[in-house]
Amino acid sequence: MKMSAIAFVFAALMTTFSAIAKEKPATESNLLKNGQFENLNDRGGAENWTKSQHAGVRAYRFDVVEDQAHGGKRSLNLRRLKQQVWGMTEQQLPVTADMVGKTVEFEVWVRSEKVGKKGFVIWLSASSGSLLLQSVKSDRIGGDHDWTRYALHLEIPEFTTRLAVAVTLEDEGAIWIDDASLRVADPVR
Ligand SMILES: [Ca+2]
Repeated sequence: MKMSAIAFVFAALMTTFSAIAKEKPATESNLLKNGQFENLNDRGGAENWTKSQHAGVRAYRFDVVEDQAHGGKRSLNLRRLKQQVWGMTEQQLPVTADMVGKTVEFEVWVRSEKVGKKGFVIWLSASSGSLLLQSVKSDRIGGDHDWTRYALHLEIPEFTTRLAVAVTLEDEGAIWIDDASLRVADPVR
């Protein structure tokens, strides 16, 4: 009698757990690759993330580091070495027609050190080929901040073929980027 009662409770618990697991498909729903910055490309940089800067002398360093991480062992460190307008890390991803009209959330954790007033900026944009359709960005965030979560939302416009997420550093200082994800969010009510 006692055993069967325990078995019943156990079975009920298992049902609850599997229901929770179904609701949250966890990491598979992240549309970004290597959002944790744990994987390195053959040049030692962050796999799947591009780096670029405003035209001119090379003024930024982009390093996958192990002395700072929000999750796992590594994060991407973006540091300005000389005066320059912006340096950027970005990831682009293709969008299929069934994604149109859905709202996506770009979440990223950033830590900053001695960043000037023009700050760093977080971007989420939708394009059709090379034509920019829509773009949302954060405020300019300067100063020193421990790991902080930032999130942007965008409803994918008609004709979108490509989404891009990016973080730019637009003043002096250094930032660390980790745990980036792009997910289809529940409709904003
Ligand atoms: Ca990490």
